[in-house]
Amino acid sequence: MAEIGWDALTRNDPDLGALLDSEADHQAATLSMVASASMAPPSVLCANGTVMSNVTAEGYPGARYHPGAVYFDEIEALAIERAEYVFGATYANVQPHSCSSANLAVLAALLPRGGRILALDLDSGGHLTHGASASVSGRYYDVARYGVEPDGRLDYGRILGLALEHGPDVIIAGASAYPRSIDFARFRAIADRVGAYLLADISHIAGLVAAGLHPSPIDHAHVTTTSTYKQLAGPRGGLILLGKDHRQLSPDGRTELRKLMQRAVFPGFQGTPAPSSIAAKARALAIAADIGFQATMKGVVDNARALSDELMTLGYEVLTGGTDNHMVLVDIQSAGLTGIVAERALEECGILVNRNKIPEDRLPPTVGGGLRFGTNILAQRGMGPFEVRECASIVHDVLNGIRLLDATHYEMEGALRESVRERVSELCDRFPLQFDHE
Ligand code: DSN
Repeated sequence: MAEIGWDALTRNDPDLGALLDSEADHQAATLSMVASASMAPPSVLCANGTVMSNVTAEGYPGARYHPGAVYFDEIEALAIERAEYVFGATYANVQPHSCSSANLAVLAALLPRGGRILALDLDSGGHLTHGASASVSGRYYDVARYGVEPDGRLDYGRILGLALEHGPDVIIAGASAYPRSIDFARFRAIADRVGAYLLADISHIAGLVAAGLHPSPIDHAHVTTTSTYKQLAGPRGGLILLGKDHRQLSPDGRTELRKLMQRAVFPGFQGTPAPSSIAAKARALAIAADIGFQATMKGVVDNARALSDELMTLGYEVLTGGTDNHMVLVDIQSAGLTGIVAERALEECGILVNRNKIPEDRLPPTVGGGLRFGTNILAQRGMGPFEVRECASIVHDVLNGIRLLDATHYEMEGALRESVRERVSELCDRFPLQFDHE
């Protein structure tokens, strides 16, 4: 079916077909170390592009507002069952179109208008939907923020102090740029102390949680959210999960959390779900339950440690002095560069790493004083610590070889670009993106 569709696409829309082909070639030949990315296996991509896209069915399995959902009901039930199994959850909602929409739906359900959130500051590694001023979550709610300490780590005593001072309705635990383990049990103790709900957003570390390589928040948080594409190698989309507190009551004391979350997503925040995406989530979750996925996640963590060690050996300032997860954060200003210059120079050579704000960063987010590396895709390609050290060396050769002209411009010799591209291409050829069994 997929092949028939592909033929039709390339025949009837060669311009689009050529662009899609180019993107596939580009991904195969590029060394991506974007921490929020992973490569969806072909079977996930296939499930995401099927006739399920033609089904319109608001509501939930067995309780739709449209006819014709007989197979979609089964697919959604399968996705729910797999999500609950993978995360040891008692409830899963597989309909959120993203983790951003999952977070906003959860906040809308748990908070009164103008209610108060306590969450990690964006500059310290938080997320837009955790109350950043540019986000609806920061505009519609009153937000108190915690940060990280000078050593780059969370201080739970300080977070408790802020919780006692601000009396939040919801505390959010979770980050977009935090390389250390998060102690969800301590977050829950803080939330209980001030009578707040705890929302854990595990978007970045969901694969590690699923593989048992990061402590799970499921039974500590009242609600857990995650995106499905960052580390689960699934389609664009989100999940809402509940653990032992699924029968705890809503803020008005009238509704159990599981029912509250059902209503929060539909009809509270979304209309029609995306059946193809839900089918692809079901497929990705089956893969995440497999022993091979655990091995890949172990590779992710081993590779991140190797990358962090090697970057420090090469003289880079790695925040927190290492990593517990898939992510390595570097203060790139201390190497005399800016995030945007480093990102662009690396991309010019076929390496993807994104600029990031880091704590105490005075540069705007468009420039950024940090670089955020991630090892999800390196491990998916089958690379191990040996190859990761080679990646670090390639990155260093680029960053060491450019000349900064100003905060956003640099010069690079053509010979350096060509030699690095060759090394990248050789590495990508040796470790191709391949998912034979998936
Ligand atoms: N939150 C962004 C990131 O961490 O890159 C992507 O969704």
